[in-house]
Amino acid sequence: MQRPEPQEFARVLSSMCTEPHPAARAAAERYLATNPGDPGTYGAVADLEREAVEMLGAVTRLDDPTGYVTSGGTEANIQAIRIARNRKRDVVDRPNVVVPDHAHFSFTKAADLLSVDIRRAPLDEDYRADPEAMTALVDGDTVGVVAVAGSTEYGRVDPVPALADLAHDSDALLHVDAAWGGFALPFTDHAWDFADAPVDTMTIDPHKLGQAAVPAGGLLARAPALFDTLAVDTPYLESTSQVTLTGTRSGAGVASAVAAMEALWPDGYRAEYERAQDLAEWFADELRDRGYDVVDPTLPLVAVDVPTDTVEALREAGWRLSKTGAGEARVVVMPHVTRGMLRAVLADLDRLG
Ligand code: 0PR
Repeated sequence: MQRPEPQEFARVLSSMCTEPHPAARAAAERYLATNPGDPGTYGAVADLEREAVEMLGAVTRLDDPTGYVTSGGTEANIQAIRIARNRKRDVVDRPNVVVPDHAHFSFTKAADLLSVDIRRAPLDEDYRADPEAMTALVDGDTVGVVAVAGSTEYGRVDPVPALADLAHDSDALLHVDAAWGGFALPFTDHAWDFADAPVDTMTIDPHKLGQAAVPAGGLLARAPALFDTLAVDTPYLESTSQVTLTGTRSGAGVASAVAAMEALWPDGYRAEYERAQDLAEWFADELRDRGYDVVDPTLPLVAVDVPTDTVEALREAGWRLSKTGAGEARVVVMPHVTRGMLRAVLADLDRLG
């Protein structure tokens, strides 16, 4: 039977995933049949996972990092909320987590799964978390505060140090969601990482800007003890306990994350960030010249107010475009997005708009 071809990237403008780096693709294939969830049997991939965590620590400036390679940002965010909840299990009856309104919907899943209330605070006028609005929602039952470093809709970076203070003043944990932004932010002057602020846990996904194969997300914690609250006994494995959410996990994801980071950290990621940021700014200027309202790209992500009919027409022309909650078209300048592609979408916009 003829199977459909997987998605080609030539017209994909909305995804936060991309073509894996060639070394990441090769590594994924070699490790397809390994399971880092069973380190007693699959020792080589377990060693590679330790390397992945070390490298994620280098990217986020965390010495002696603890963590693991998750199935993606969703799992990492769920586990971070679970850590925050379990840490205060004996003292808080109705735990809540305070997040800025742009926090990814994976936090809504986490809240539902973990019976934690999620409190969403309005953003400031530049689409960033507003520490005052978040402070108003914190109380004695708050177990966690979330900051986003590279928001899904507008690529914004929240004031992480202020939110860390807010969390710690109420003995809650500060979690940073850098699922998408984590591999671009080291080359910006935003304050976002473990060295800039007393961040407790962080999501940073190799399968997004890290250029690894899917599935490869990342969860890091400042102190190993934070993971202790997640440990369950594993009686019939050679290892005696497990802190991950899933059991069998992707060795391909782990191996490809290491291969991508070895190939690209730091110079390759820097060059890609500079290319993508230049391109995003050029694209934003082109759109403004045509009279469209554009949300300024602080990271390589452009949101532009284009009429719904025009977005539909562009989709029919084959472009994969998504919209923000407020209705802007959203273009994520990932490694597969070239100037040629953006020139072509501008030409289609001129024709169809
Ligand atoms: N945190 C942030 C900041 C994210 O942007 C995402 C995913 C996640 C966590 C969850 O990561 P996983 O999907 O790996 O679990 N970001 C968007 C999403 O898939 C990307 C996106 C959005 C892609 C809209 C396409 C689209 O049309 O939900």
